[in-house]
Amino acid sequence: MRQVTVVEHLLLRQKERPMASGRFTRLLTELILSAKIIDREVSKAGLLDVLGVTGEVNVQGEIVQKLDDFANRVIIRRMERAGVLCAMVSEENADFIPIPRQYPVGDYILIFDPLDGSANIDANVSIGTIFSIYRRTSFDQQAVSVGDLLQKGSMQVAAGYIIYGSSTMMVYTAGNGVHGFTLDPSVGEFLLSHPDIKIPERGRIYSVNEGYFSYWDEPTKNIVNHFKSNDSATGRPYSSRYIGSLVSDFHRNLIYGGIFMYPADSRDLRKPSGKLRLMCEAAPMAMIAEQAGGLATDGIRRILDIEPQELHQRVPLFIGSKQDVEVVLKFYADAA
Ligand code: AHM
Ligand code: MG
Repeated sequence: MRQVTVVEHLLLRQKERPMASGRFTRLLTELILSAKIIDREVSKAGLLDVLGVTGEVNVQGEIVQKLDDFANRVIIRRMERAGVLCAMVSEENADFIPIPRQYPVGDYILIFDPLDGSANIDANVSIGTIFSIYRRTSFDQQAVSVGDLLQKGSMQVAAGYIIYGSSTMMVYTAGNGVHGFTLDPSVGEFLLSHPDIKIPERGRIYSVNEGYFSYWDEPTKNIVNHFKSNDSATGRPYSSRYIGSLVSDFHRNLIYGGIFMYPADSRDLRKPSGKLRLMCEAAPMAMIAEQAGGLATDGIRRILDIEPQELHQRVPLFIGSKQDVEVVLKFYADAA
């Protein structure tokens, strides 16, 4: 069988769009190289003095892991020179990252979480890089402003993640289905392994940090109780699986079917809207879920329709198999 790399896959798609300039391919190529560099460090993390924390606290008030910091720097340094971006937003930086004057600019915007699930790094649990790509839509002023970046998820041009797991995979969508590529370390390329991924219509898994049960609102409690209750017609009770690493939890559910939930949490004043960030985490995952035939909601609104008010806005997230997310929508609608 002929093995197709990510770039070949992209180029084949571009042939179908003769006006394509190749800039998007350039963007993805740089991102893939960044991912390979991060993968190299993640895979030898135990050998080097890269585990543990830097001692700094990031914009979210969390302790920055050394590998987070490394991954963040790799992506920023590579992508700022690519000549296709006008700005970046990283989960690790409070403000958006402009392109330094000495480099050419383009009209793409890259939003990313350099190493999601980093609390798991020291235990050798799978972690991931999440990315989201937009285009700048207004050109009435020269300099990019925050307003250019606050676009709703449905405006994404592409989204994806790299999962550093038992094998390293890249899963992405450019609005034309979801495709998965597995890194073959012997040739150093991501090869097409999961073409046109579809999430099962209904899953058998629910994923949530149930330790926070008492801090949830009534609909969320009822939803989780629903997935745990018996009903042979819909295969309930579902299995509970929670890694605590969004990319890994989402990826497993994408392949097997299921629902991932990170609801609002009344205990922690920082989490009235849950923990996950709309732009860096929820919106890209929502685009992938929808492109694979699934759904993503905050309980009421479609994630991709939410207009962000700030770069690091958080949002409750219910994402996965269509019929399972519909259960969530029904419980919230009934409670309204
Ligand atoms: P991070 O971006 O700081 O790594 O936090 C996000 C992670 C997600 O990967 C995961 O779903 C969630 O935090 C787990 O949170 P909790 O430990 O509260 O269950
Ligand atoms: Mg994260």
